[in-house]
Amino acid sequence: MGEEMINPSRKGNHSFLTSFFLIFLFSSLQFQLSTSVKVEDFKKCTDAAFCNRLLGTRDEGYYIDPASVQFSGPSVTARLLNKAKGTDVTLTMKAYKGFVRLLVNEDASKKRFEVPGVLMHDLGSREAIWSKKAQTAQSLLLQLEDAEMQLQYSPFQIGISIKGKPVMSFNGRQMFNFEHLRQKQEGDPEGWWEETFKGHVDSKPRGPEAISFDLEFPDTQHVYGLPEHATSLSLNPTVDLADNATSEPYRLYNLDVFEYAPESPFGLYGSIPFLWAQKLGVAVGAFWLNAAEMYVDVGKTEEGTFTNWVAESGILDLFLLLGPTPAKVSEQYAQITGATALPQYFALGYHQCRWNYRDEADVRQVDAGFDAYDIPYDVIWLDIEHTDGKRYFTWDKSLFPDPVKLQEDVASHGRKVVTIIDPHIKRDPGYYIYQEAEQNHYFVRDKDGKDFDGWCWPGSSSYLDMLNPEVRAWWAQQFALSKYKGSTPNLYVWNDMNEPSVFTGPEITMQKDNLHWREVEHRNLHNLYGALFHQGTAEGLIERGKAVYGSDADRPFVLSRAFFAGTQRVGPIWTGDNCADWKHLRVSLPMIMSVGIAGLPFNGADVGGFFGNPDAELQTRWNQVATFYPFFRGHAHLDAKRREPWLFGEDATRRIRDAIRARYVLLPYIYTLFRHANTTGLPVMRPLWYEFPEVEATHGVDDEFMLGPALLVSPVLEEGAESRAVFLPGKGPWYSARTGEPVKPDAGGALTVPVTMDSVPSYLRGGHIMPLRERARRSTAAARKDPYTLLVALDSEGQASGDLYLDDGSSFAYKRGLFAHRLFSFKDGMLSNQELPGNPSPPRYSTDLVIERIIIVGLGHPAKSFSVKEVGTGKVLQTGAGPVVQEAGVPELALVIRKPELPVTGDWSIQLSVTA
Ligand code: NBV
Repeated sequence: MGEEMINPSRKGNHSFLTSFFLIFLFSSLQFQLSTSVKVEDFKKCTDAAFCNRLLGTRDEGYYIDPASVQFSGPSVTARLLNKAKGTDVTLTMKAYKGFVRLLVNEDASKKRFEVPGVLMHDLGSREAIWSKKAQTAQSLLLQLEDAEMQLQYSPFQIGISIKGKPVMSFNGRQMFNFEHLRQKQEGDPEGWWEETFKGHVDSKPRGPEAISFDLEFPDTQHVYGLPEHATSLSLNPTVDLADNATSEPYRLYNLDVFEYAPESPFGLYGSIPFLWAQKLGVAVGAFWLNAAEMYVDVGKTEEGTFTNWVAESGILDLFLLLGPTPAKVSEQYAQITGATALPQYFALGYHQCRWNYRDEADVRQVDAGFDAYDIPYDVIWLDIEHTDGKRYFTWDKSLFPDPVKLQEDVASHGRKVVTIIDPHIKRDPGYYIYQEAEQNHYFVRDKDGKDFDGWCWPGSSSYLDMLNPEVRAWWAQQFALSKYKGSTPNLYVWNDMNEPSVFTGPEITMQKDNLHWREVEHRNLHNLYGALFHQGTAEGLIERGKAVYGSDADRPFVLSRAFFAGTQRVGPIWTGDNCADWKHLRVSLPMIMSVGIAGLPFNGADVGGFFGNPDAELQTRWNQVATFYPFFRGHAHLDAKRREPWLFGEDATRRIRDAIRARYVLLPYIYTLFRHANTTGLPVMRPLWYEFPEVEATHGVDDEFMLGPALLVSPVLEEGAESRAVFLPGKGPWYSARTGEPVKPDAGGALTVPVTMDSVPSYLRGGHIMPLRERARRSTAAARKDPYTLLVALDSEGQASGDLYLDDGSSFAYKRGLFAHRLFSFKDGMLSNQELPGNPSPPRYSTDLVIERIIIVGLGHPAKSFSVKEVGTGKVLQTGAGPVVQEAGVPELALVIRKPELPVTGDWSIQLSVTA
């Protein structure tokens, strides 16, 4: 018989004073809520009946019927029973190369919601076969590559070990619960068939249908992921050793949180139920494909970390990723949910946004301002006020009388325009979008079957039912140039408020008992809704591109605020409405990295902070950090002061210019990192531990980061800072990115560097080569024909390697193989350029572009003279006698090979001889 143990503190068994004290102590230590967010508008676990029922609740009554265990291909199935509860469900354990999938569901007649469209279509091709190692009356032992999985029948429990060492256990704490669907009965507990929050009644016609479980990670002190939360990267515990709540659990529920607190486990705009566990030598992950509201508790003991998950509905579809390296975890996650869509090159440049650029003259002025102040930028953004009464796809004709001309003018400078398109559709029979959608029954319905009517920017609004593929296809058509009047191929899109935000709804979102396609309740897909809207929009731009440019089309660019697992295949997200303060600048780093390691690297935070007014110092520092954000956009609230880069005084203008220019210098490297994200799921901005998992001291660091494998950034995040404590892990060598000089930390990797307002402490990692473009230009388009620089930072053996990905930067032709991916390697004084092994050589994309400079740091001695010869032909490319003439910013120890004019897509090797 199952024995239920109720988690005392969340369920109120503790004395009022103790829980008050605990909650007060921990929330004040860990999660200092700012006063601006209206916490009371949002639910806590105790306000959600299912969380109250299942989080922290144990049940030892679940067991496997040994006679039911069956093998078939990659799957093992068994009946999972709980006599006391009357539960009889099926457990399936599927083996794939590198990961395991646990499925628990009732029979199909119950029609529990299964999240569509997230898993990769070719998942089946990764199936593997279990080998059975042992089977007894109590358990089953299976093997998959290096991993062993033990299924214990009673109590039900699963343990996984890799190379003999335990890495994960499922239901080790007996927190698995599966609320099977049932008939309503007299005397059913409160909260089963209806619940109320702040006057909003949720009718819950299907009754209780939640699922919970625990996952433990032995010997592991750090878990990450579960975005989106404004918290440290390494997730702080939310329960103590005795399972008492010490703070709210991490909540995954897409919400429009006004002025979110910079340290809080509350749910924000997007959700990815993916958790990463890192210990010395092993990285593993867990992904629950479930789009309903979810809470996760994290607890830490000396033995490791335990987690307890609960979702309101759906099924258990849990992927356990076996790593064991960080890159393997990323790759496995990408195999399950897809890799990042390759962005257009321009999308990686600087974006200038504000709510709102008032009118055409304003846009033109800002555009010209960038040229006048010699600051590169690529995209100017138009927020909601550009529309006619928040009817998206329309223009306020008094402010934007000729949007086509405006876009053409912006385009003539090689730049783009983005307009906002939100999901709330004004209920105006004269508005063509509303009219068509209403006639076709394309809106989400309320529980009584009427088109849902909620309040948002345009007033009374309805919301498209994006679960229905027909609605998505219709939505996509709205982006055709013939439909979206005033748009041009130079216009891209921004989807905001797609959590969805409903001003009049519970927690500023949609009622859970609203109805979608095929009578699916909104509660099942809430966290997926925004991602489907984003997907429909991106499909629209792809179709538009095909119509304009032919089958190779134009890669879409759509920024979204809401997101879910799989969003990486669609486009970037940003971290929503942050504030112009130092805490939000600081927390932007763990937020961006946590979304990034959860498979969605193309993301960034509003530079300067959305709400409020940054002073020159904060604005400067923010730009200096954002140089390295995967997505770099300045943005500001309607009431904030103007914030274009030249409005903070001469010094700040110069520094912001430097920061934005540095971004453009780095673009070839950043684009190459995105290609890796596109093929193997690697994040772009990476936690230190991602590159140095073997250095335990990195595991808790989130105020420094790596941009790819080659560059470590230790940005200034404090007001008035005069120095910065820097941590340089591993053996190095490390070099100052500014001067190229070797940097020597203490034995533990620590060093303190003095900083001025010009400093952005960043370090080159020995052993790596970065491709750069150093010429200052107005935009990426203007730099398209520019030559490259290779920055070679040698390791202690005098070696280095790096790569450069090239294609047309905008179309899908790369999918037909029209790209080049060059590998540069330096060894024994020889630098060579070849196509990445495994790719066709010569590559199918080639250019006339050349390498115009090679900068080598780490030679260890000043070069008196040197010569560069082409290997094979013996042609002398360059000789230098006497000390190399130095340029500003290049240290004496760096050797600069000028104008070798070597083709970037051609194979060559050059031999360098140096006389010290
Ligand atoms: O569309 C206006 C804003 C937008 O600028 C911001 O970036 C979004 O996150 N939007 C939210 C709605 C208003 C928020 C106060």
